[in-house]
Amino acid sequence: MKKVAIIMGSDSDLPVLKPAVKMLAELEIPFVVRVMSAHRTPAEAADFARNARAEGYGVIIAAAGKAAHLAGALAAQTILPVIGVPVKSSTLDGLDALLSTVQMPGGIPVATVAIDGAQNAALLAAQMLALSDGELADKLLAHRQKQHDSVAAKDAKIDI
Ligand code: RP5
Repeated sequence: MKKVAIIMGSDSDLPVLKPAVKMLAELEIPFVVRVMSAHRTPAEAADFARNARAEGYGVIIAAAGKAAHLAGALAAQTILPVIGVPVKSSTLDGLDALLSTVQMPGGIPVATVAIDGAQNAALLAAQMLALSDGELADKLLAHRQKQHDSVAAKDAKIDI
């Protein structure tokens, strides 16, 4: 199975990425977690993205806060799908990171999820990999069913 790379701009982003780590582990998708910065370690970030496809990665999740250029900088170096997670780590509550991540120029797409939306980033990565992996598709369908059943159970129990 193709691997997923979770790249974050700083180790201070890790708490926000935990739901993505948990989801990928639950779906038994191989992944790595790395700290690489578009601004502080630009050469390492570019090298990683350039080599990622050859090294067996299928999707890159890139999380950063403030002037969040990481997802775009990685996307510029690869044709792998890059999912951007804007991180709420500034006085602007993540709106700065959201706009920096989502407003890519034409030609270099980044699939941006919500501010701190790490769980959806992992699910979206899994859905991409599931296009060519029936077993993973079945796990995603089971996850949806579980989610459905949990909400339906709450609906049945509501008491006002
Ligand atoms: C961004 O700046 C990082 O992604 C992080 O969200 C934020 C703060 O980084 P640190 O100063 O905590 O390393 O580049």
